[in-house]
Amino acid sequence: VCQRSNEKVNHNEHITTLLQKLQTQSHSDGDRWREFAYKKAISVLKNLDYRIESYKQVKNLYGIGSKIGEKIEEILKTGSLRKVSNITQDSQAIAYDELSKIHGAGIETVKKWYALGINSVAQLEQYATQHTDFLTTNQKIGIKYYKDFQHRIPRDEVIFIRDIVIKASLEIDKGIIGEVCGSFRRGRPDCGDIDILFTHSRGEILQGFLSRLVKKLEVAGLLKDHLTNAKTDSDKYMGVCQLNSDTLFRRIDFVVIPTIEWPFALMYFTGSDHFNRSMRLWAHKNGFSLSERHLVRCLRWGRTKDKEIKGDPIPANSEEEIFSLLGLTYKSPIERDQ
Ligand code: DCP
Ligand code: MG
Ligand code: MN
Repeated sequence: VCQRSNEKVNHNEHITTLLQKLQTQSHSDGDRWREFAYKKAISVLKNLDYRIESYKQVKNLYGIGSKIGEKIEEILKTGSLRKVSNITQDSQAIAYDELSKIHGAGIETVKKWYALGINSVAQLEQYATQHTDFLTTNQKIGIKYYKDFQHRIPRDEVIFIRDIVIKASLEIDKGIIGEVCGSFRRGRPDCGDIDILFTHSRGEILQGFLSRLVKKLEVAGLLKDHLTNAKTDSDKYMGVCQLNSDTLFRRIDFVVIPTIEWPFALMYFTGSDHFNRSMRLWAHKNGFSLSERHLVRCLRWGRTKDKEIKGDPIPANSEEEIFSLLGLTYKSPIERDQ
């Protein structure tokens, strides 16, 4: 894991190969400006020490504009670029585009569906009625709310939903602390979903807290559907909510956190995922292992977990302390939005 090498590895070949073709195209078109833009973007991507898996990671990379960003998004979603293959009307790209927008459908799943001759959400639904257990719960929900889930949630609406959820949680236990994390805590004007973390202000969280909360919010009419089994006493819940009949159906996640893990969970679930990745990398380089649960000294790294030797978890009372333990200056949530 720790090996150093002078050889540069291109972790983003899946993107650069296609952009390279566009650069070549711009060159032969005599479009110097565009050629330079592609060249710069390719160089940025080649120099990254990680693989770009989502468009969110690209958005704020210095040297990549929104036009190229859109192309990268397309590559990530469909595995190809319509412009490159010169297949603007290609049915495969259209099918991939529609199918990959289903919540819970990754690219591998979409490929599998397409190979079965499924080209649209309507055809997928048709196929699923004839083949039992063809779709996961996640995918069924994704199809049911397909249109609504394409829209991000305005911040104001998140605040209304948050207030209802927090009020209900306090009615179960006055000592509960609830915090909306994710893109909301990073100050985004709109959010893909609502991520709420819970812990207890004085130690132990109540047994069965989450299932009681879910039941309560279901009765109150906020929760409309479940992705996780609402009855099992898990520490994670995923569901669908709706503020009122004038608003859309929204994805909502709850996570219950033990008090000692709170700052670590807060930091992890605030993200961004890109920020988390760079923090873990920094921790690793400095002899630590950082997770959503804790920070530990890593005394020996190994290829597999069982070969590693780790110290005891290092406690932290706040996110500020975690930064400080890692020798970093504190970054507020809005500064982590990249
Ligand atoms: N997270 C992560 N790695 C993942 C998934 C999630 O580090 N693969 C962390 C960082 C995210 C947080 O969990 O910020 C919440 O996950 P979301 O998928 O809800 O992402 P965001 O809330 O950041 O964005 P969105 O507005 O799309 O919900
Ligand atoms: Mg989110
Ligand atoms: Mn989420």
